[in-house]
Amino acid sequence: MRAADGGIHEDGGTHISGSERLVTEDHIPAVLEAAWRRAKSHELGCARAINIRIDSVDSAAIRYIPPLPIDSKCYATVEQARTASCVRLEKSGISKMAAHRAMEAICNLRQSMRGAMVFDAISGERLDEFGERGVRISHMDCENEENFIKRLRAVMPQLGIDGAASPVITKLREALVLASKAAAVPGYAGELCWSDDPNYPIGYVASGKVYCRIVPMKELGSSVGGRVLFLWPGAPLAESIDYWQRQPVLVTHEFRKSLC
Ligand code: WAQ
Ligand code: MG
Repeated sequence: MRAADGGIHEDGGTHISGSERLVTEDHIPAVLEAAWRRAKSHELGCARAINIRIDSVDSAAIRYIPPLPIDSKCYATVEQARTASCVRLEKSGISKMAAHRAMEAICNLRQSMRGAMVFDAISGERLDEFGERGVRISHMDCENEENFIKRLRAVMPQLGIDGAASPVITKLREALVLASKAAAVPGYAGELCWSDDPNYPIGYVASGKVYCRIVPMKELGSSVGGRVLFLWPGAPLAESIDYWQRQPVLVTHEFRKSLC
C-alpha cells in the first residue's frame, strides 16, 4: 500500500505512508483492512490517493533469511546521535564523505520520498535514477509475526510490555524486515534511516550487518526522514534493485542474541 495527499504519487502527490506485506491468501482481508486504516489515520495527514496492489508470488521462489542482529544506542542530543551514526558507518568501511552526504541528503529532503536513495559507499554519489521516488523495497515480511515479536522482545527486553500492535513494535518489526532484506544482496555496505513520522524520532544505522537503533535521530515534531542504502563500488546496481523490489523474502525469527 502507498498513500499520498494532493493526488497520486505519479502525479505529484505527497507521500504519506506505505506498507509492504507478504502473506498467505487467508490473511489478505485483514492485511487490507490494516493498510486502509493506516492510510486513513496517519499523523502526516489524511490520504486522498491510496494505491493497493496485490501480486501473487510462487511460494517456491520465497527466500528465507534471518533478521540482522540488533544493537541500540541512546544519545543526549540529535547532533550527537547523527555524529555517532556517521562514525558507525565509517567504522564498517563506508567513507566519511559518503556517510556525511547520506546524512545531508536525508536532512535536505523537502518532502517525503516513498522509497530509498542508493549511494556508492566510497564516492558518496547517488547511484539510482529514481529521483524523488527512490527504490521501494517490496515483497517481504516476517515469516511468523507472533514468533517474530516474541523473539524480538526476548532479545530486546527494554521494549517493555507494549502490545504487539504498539507503534514501536510495528515500526521496529517493519524496519528490521526491510533492513534484513536490504542487507541480503551481494555488495551491500549499509543503511541509514529514520522515520518521517513526526512522533517517531528513532532511526537506525545498519553496518557490518548489524541493525543499530539510534535514539534520537531527529527532533520530535519533525516530518523530515528517509533512507539511504549503500553499495560497495562495483556492486551490481540493477540486480540489487531488482532483488530489493521483486524477490519474495520472509525473515525468520532466528534472532541472534542482542548486542546491547
Ligand atoms: N522501501 C524503500 N524505502 C522505504 C520503504 C520501502 N519499502 N518504506 C519507507 N521507505 C523510506 C521512504 O523514504 C520513507 O519516507 C522513509 O523510508 C521513512 O519511512 O524503532 O518508520 O516508514 O528501530 O516512516 C526506523 C526505526 C523507523 C525503527 C523507520 O520509516 C526502530 C520508519 P518510515
Ligand atoms: Mg513514515
